[in-house]
Amino acid sequence: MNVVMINFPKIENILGNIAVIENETIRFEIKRVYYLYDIPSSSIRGGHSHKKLQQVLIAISGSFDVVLKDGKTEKKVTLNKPDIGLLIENNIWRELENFSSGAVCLVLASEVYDENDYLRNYNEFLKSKK
Ligand code: T46
Repeated sequence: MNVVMINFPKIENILGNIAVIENETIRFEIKRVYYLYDIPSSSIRGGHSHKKLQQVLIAISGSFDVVLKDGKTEKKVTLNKPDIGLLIENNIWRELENFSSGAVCLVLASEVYDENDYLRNYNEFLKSKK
């Protein structure tokens, strides 16, 4: 599985840094932005794939792990920098775990929310990959 990490351009300053995300920086037009916060460290989020949706995940604060599965291989990525994004393309199963205290996961999404776009059953996901 090819894991795509995106380094956002940043403006570093002794008074504090700025990271900039523009539509050009990522592969799709952003239609939705949401974020996960106040996450208990024992939480496991995700546990689904998307038929069409692509997303970029960013650890805006703190850290967490993302487990990616394509039906054949599995990779674990730790996100812990606010200037690095993880692109998750469609048809990839994801699980988010090991959240640090104060972790915030910002998500840039290629589509508006649509529950019909989700596959929340792992066996159905595996069947869809055949
Ligand atoms: C993903 C990970 C990183 C909405 O109504 N609108 C929204 O935009 C979202 C994201 C969710 N919801 C509702 C749907 C559920 O009733 O909020 C509830 C919790 O959603 P879900 O169980 O999908 O949450 P996570 O954290 O497991 O997954 C979310 C995204 O759904 C998913 O695409 O990759 O964050």
